[in-house]
Amino acid sequence: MKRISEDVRTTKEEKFHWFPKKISELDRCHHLVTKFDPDLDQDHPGFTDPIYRQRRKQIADIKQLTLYISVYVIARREVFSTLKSLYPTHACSEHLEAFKLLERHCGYNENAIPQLEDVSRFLKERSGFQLRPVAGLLSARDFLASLAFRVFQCTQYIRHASSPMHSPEPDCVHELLGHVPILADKTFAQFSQNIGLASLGATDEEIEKLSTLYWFTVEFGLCKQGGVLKAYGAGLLSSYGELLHSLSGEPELREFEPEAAAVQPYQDQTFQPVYFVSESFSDAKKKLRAYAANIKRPFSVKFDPYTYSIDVLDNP
Ligand code: HBI
Ligand code: FE
Repeated sequence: MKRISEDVRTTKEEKFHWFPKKISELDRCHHLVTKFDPDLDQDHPGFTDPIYRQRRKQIADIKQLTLYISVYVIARREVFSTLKSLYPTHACSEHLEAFKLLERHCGYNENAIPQLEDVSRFLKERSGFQLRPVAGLLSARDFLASLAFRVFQCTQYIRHASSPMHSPEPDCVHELLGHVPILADKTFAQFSQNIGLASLGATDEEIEKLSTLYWFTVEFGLCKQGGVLKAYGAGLLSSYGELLHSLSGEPELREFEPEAAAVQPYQDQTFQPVYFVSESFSDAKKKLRAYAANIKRPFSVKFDPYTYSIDVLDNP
């Protein structure tokens, strides 16, 4: 008898990483990665600009998207109109449709930066996703955990005006033009949440794989629509150069398979040499579900949409 109970206890006490079970516990998912911090990274376009760095600190403190002084708006105007001109031919239909609504209802235009609250309210109505302000690049574990609650941790600062077409880290141009429109799609929202749910309590190794999977789908994914290749990844839809490159016929294209995408080496400094193409979001969702079912955890998780909490069930 004793041996059996000890066995049970060993199973129950099996170590896994802490993860949030209630949406309020996302307050603990705040670990920033300093890789592209303008205070620390000498190659950051804002490194030699003390006013930019000061402004970034203020934005981190107030936790709101505010009106930017003119120089930032100019940077945004250039990137906004350039990217927008490519969308009709390069963006997937879900992105295009939501983008029109964002222009109509959320103040998306080349002269302003919309308020986080307004955009978050829009998303919540469309797909149940909401935005939460964050001061920079989060650890993959914290970032993915928030997706499990349909929360997208959204940066508020904008790239340095000296480099309007490129930012080494996510900024509000990337979030608002790249991520937000596609997060308004219900199937894509479910796909994103499922990556998040798969990450809860996962090993560091699994987090690395899910993070790479996220990279080749949510950030750099392509899909086929009416026989034509289109982009749905936010990293593509917020980068003029890479958006053109990805659909130029030059890079290698592979059919999306989660097992392969999860271990494919990727580039965060230059364009990707390879992209994964999904048949549709439903197809990608189906494949991800099969992939996630194979991740070994001593428990399973279920999101309760009424209480915004995670039910943890011990696996038999
Ligand atoms: N943090 N703020 C923020 N925004 C992201 O898009 C982001 C992140 N941390 C990690 C991350 N994305 C991905 O590269 C994956 O590691 C999940
Ligand atoms: Fe991103």
